[in-house]
Amino acid sequence: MSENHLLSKNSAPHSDVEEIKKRSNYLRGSLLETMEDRITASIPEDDNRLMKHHGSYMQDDRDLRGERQKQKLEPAYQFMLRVRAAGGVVTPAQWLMMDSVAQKYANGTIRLTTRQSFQLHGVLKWDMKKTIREVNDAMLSTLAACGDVNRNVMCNPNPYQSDVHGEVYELAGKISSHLDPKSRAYYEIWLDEEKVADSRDFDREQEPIYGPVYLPRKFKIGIAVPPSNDVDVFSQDLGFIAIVENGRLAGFNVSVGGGMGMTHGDPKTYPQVGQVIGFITPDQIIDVAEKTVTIQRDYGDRSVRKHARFKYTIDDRGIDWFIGELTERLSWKLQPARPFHFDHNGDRYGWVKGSDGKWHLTLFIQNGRVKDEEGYQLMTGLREIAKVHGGDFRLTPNQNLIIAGVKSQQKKKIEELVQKYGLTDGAHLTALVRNSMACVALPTCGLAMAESERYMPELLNKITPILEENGLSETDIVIRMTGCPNGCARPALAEIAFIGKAPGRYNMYLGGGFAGDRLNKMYKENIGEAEILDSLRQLLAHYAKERNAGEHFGDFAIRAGYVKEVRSGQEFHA
Ligand code: SRM
Ligand code: SF4
Repeated sequence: MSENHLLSKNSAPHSDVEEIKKRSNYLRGSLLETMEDRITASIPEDDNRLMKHHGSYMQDDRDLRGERQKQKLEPAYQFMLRVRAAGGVVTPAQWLMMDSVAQKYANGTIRLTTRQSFQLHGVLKWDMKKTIREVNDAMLSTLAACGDVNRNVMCNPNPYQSDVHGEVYELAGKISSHLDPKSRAYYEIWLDEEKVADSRDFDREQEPIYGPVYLPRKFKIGIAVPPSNDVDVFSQDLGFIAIVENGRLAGFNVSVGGGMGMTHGDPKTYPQVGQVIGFITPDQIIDVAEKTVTIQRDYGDRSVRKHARFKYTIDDRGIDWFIGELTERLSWKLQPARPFHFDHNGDRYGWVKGSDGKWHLTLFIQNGRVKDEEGYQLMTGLREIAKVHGGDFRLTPNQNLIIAGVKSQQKKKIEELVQKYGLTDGAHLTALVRNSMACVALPTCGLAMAESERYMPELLNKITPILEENGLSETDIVIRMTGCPNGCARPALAEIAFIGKAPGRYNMYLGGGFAGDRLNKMYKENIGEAEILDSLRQLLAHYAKERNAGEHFGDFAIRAGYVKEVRSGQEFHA
């Protein structure tokens, strides 16, 4: 590997994280020793940075911070563990394993994420190795679920066109394995694989794609199958849009440079939508993914992490520069992009029959949190379904769950279990609730400035009467909330969004495209619940009265002059 590949082509001094990765000997650091240290429940910051590449972050329970400080105790350290599965497809046995480790080692709940992965919260350092081992025994992995590498590859879990889904899903898995880190560190630390004396001497230790400092920042890939844009393809660093011609997968349009994160008050940071640069055939997809990742590896900013995402590499150098660089590395040219049309980015709930004759049930899981509550035994119900289910489970990009591939003769049994445990496809809820997402935020997320997952349901309950008064209960409107501007629930693409500013305070955004194809814009800054509800009362009444036939709320908000249309992230703060 050339030196160029080891370091960014930017000459500014590298950030501390770059130095940590460089010193880590391909993601080892002192993790092996640190995890065995019984004196503290925490790990040092250097190892925590590396730990992310193994799928985990150290956190502390923020609800307990104040009390523990008073008692002069160290924070209640615990770990979040992310388990990834390309395209979000897992077997019933894997579901049962997740259920079991959640009970044994975590806080007794499972969190389905916005990238079709699982998260466990509250895992203690002492239990981490056992947990990761059980995950791997079930043929799932936490490797590269976080960190400066390619993350879980998303793919439309569409049960309608089973053939196309099958092909697209297979490609998602291939891209994922191709871009997995190749270092054996993960297997040595967690699975007791024999340690290589000095890994640098061994060819098998090389990271042919990443090199020893990996990427400047996380990298995300998603594949959409129109008309569904459930993966929010334009939010991905690299997105593929399936082009289906005569019922067959012809190939993919390629979209580059999307991303959601920003920092309040720093206009140099902004969410961005990807740009479509051309068309490729299915056999070219791995090559395009690999070469795109290597361009970001070589040109991404390694000095300022806030500016290190691929969207900034492209915006700083221009899309033509990127296309030129990609063409050179591929030694062939992309074809012109083909026509496509998205009509939504949400999930479609309830039972549908696939082209293979099997049945698929999409359940509404509010904000992805799987747990038991009085009258709503979601966790138990899914466990009982997993015990008898012969198909698979599919985690959707909107934090919901599909019980997929149910044979006709099994459908009744699944329906009985759904009834018995009070599981729901959301039919009794408003369309706004069915189109809602909120990120995790408090109490586990160290970056949260405001509540999100715990508050969104309460806020939605207060919005429901406003919808009813205006006859909008069955109108699909995409609403999202995050506890900070990092954008984990992709709020910048929602028709209505709330981004946390401080406890109980949010910035309110309007005007995102219903199909996830346009960014929204700030409407009000730093408002609390009363002002949120007042604003919505006025906006929704106006929309109900004056919308055009079929006009979505996001489009209306722009036409009625509440916010300006945002065509590119660079206009987001303008
Ligand atoms: Fe995220 C960081 C949760 C999807 C952008 N995200 C975090 C951390 C790990 C907080 C931290 O760094 O300490 C959060 C853990 C909270 C907790 O307690 O569990 C966290 N992100 C999540 C999840 C669980 C949200 C959810 O409600 O489902 C999602 C897990 C996805 C997965 O399974 O891999 C999640 N995060 C996203 C997405 C959406 C997506 O990928 O489609 C985004 C926006 C898209 C993007 O990346 O541009 C996103 N997360 C971020 C960022 C901002 C990155 C940036 O460009 O600036 C951070 C902060 C960071 O990286 O420094 C972050
Ligand atoms: Fe945490 Fe912010 Fe992501 Fe929400 S958006 S999970 S608060 S980092």
